[in-house]
Amino acid sequence: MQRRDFVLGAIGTGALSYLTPALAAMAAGGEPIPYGTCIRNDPLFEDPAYRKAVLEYCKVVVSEGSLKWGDLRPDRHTFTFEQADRLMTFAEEHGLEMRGHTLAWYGAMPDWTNEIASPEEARLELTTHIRSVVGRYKGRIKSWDVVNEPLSDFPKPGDLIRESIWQKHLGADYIELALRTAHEADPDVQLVINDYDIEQATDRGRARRKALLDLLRDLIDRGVPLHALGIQGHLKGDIPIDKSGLTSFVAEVKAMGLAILVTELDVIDDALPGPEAERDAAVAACARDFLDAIGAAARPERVLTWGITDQHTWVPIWFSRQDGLPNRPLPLDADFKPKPLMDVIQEFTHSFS
Ligand code: 9MR
Repeated sequence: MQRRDFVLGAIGTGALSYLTPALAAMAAGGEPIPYGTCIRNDPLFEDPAYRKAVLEYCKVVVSEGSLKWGDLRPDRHTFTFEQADRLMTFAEEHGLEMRGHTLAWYGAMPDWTNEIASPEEARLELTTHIRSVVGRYKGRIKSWDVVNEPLSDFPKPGDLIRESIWQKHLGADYIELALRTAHEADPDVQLVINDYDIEQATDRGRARRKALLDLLRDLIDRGVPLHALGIQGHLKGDIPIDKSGLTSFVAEVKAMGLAILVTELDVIDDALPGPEAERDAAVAACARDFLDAIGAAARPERVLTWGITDQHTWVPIWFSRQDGLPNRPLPLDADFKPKPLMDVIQEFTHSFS
């Protein structure tokens, strides 16, 4: 049942309409959409409050770093799986699902990959890496962000695919190669293309939605294995969400037979007002617009935020505030107290049945 039907149904019966979303979903017999976060191992294993929050709120985890090339591949011949294994073991011990992030990306690449000098070498390195990493977690990691952020920043004809070591040597074909190789390494794994900034009501947002649809359609038409789109959702709090544009986009992706995941939600708050209550309300409203626009067209299979507490977030690396106040992009504050953003996520994840 779609979320809207459920909500209308609840209003129709009257009886359910005053229940909390969680209770209403339970009454309707449905499971909420599993929620999760990316994880930093240091606080997970050193800060009981962080660990408690993860276990209290999450059903899904993904490593913020330890499965990236930069962490896994100190040199051409070595794989260092210790940190990723540690999180995998933690997830299994606590009945959490672990997603994989990521196999082919322009970012977080170790310097030695700049020595890759030919298409043959690029093909060999990319396929060896994917076979080894997907193979190691076969049957345990069931969903992989195979290709991360393939789109150019502002896609234009002739400049659709972002520069990377893979694009440089293999052109756009690296996307197909990565997907096919991951599929061969574990035919049961969910193959995801993951990208960001497709929700904004700007020319760039529209260009990115169109380029992504074209890319997905081309892959599907050519029979390339692909199962889902990951919509990251690093929302810019001061840029409006194109709600109808996002809903139509998701409807088109769904019509291609792809599932939708929200993979990296947070709200970048550098240009939002300073006072905490006002800022937290604006952050929550932005996320609500985003989730509602997606939910109007599809039930996302998972909703993950890129961090769970304001204490551990990438946002200040690029978007620190001019007034010097700490960023507040995530569902729990720096003291692990839930913020309005957590209410929005819980309400949304419980509102499907
Ligand atoms: O949050 C991550 C940060 O700690 C890393 O330094 C950075 C480079 O590895 O990646 C950040 O995570 C990014 C994710 O992997 C892909 N989408 C954008 C995320 C935020 O920049």
